[in-house]
Amino acid sequence: MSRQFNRTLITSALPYANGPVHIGHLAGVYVPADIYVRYLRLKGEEVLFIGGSDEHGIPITIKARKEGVTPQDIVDRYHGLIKKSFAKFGISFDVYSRTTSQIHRQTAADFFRVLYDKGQFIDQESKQYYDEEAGQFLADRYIVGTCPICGNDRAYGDQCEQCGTSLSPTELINPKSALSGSVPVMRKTKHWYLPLDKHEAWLRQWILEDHKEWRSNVYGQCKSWLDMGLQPRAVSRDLDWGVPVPLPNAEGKVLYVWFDAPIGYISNTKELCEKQPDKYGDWQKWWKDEDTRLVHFIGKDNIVFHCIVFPAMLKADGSYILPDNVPANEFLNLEGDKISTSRNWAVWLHEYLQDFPDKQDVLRYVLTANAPETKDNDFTWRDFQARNNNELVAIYGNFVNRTLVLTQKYFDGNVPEHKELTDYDKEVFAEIENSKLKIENLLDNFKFRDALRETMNLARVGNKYLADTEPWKLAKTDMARVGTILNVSLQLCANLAIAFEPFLPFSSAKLRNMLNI
Ligand code: B3M
Ligand code: ZN
Repeated sequence: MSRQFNRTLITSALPYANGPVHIGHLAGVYVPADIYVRYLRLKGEEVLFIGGSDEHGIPITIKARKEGVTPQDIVDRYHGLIKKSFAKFGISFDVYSRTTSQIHRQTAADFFRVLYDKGQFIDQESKQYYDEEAGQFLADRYIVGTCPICGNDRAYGDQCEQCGTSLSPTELINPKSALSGSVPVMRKTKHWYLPLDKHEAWLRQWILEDHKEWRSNVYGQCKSWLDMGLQPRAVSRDLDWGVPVPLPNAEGKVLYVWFDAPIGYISNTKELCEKQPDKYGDWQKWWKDEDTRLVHFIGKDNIVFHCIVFPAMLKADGSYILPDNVPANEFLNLEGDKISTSRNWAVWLHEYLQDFPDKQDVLRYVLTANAPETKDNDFTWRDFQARNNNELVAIYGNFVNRTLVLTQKYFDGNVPEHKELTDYDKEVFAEIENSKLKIENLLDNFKFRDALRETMNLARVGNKYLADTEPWKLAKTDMARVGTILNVSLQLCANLAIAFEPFLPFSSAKLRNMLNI
């Protein structure tokens, strides 16, 4: 289904502010989102690019406990670091905010309240592990015990990391509280649930019938969730870190992090629009107008939340648009091994920037050329080096360099006029036109790898053109022809500066500068 929209709202997953970001984040979400946004901006479309940090959730409280600091200390540290890393890599957010902001707390609480008032939740009592010594309910991660499958005695209440099995806390043998070490007891607690089962029918129609164009990994995951049958999902937790549940008698309860985090997209839009209403207009036009196209860029582990849970929340409210597409990527591995924060197996962006302070485009290039769009992919330093030397430098760099050097040498850096065009010259212009169509079509379909390859092919055309026409030889006999060749080459350079801009924004800025355009 494709229809015309007036503007595009692009969101990228809000990374947890419990650690720095690495190349997997960049490859999976932020580089593709940024390419897409820059492409739409180049076409003069109205677009907004929303980012921000996800500052709630258990991993943050766990990290704070470990370090003996507050969760706020943790998120302050990493929000700053993450924001800076993204800026350095040219990820061109219109806003990068955070879910501990006042406007987010208010927006998330109001969102909950509207759904509550409309009767969109059910409440349910259940029994959960409680730590009597620490005086609090225990999140699944805060319970450790023996794995019933493999016998690992350090399994968590949600997962055994030794055998990879997903667990629930009651399956653990000899459960203990990670807070106090005491044996937890079962205690009654009440929570609010979003009854996803009641949303199943329209979700089936909307995804499985109306959005067959979604990427097959996304469509397939949604289909298998829907085929298993949806269950009510708790949207609150017994915790002291998060957005308080905005109801009387709900002390000690906060919104579940996956309830508040996607609302962060809305809060951050609001924050931006309220700061610069003249530039961005009213936030509601971005979220409540059917002429706005909403696109979520995420990693594959976030698919169910963006394709099923968040749309159900938006629908339960009733006044919001739904995502038109959710181009989720698979995972990037590093040198054949899964990227892991806990094992410190990653290329951290802030460290890359220390080693290669002006090579952001090289990483953007490699991560796009090798993007995990259809399957998990591997990043290797060998490939990084090869792509830099054999493609960026040997093809694109070489063509631009030769063109500019020859123009300097023969025409004092001025663009020579072209005389009569040969068939070959015309072919080059036709190739530019042709590439433009192909690249646009690929970008429209979120095929960033192929789009980049097509763009590099255009640089190859330039290289071959210079090698075939050999203007340095003609310079002795036919300066008019040399002028024409360089005119064609310079036009191709200018077009490359545009075509590469979404992928390699720093290089394009440099090239535009050199060409004085
Ligand atoms: N913070 C999970 C993640 O970083 C989560 C995404 C929230 S998007 C609203 O993968
Ligand atoms: Zn196990």
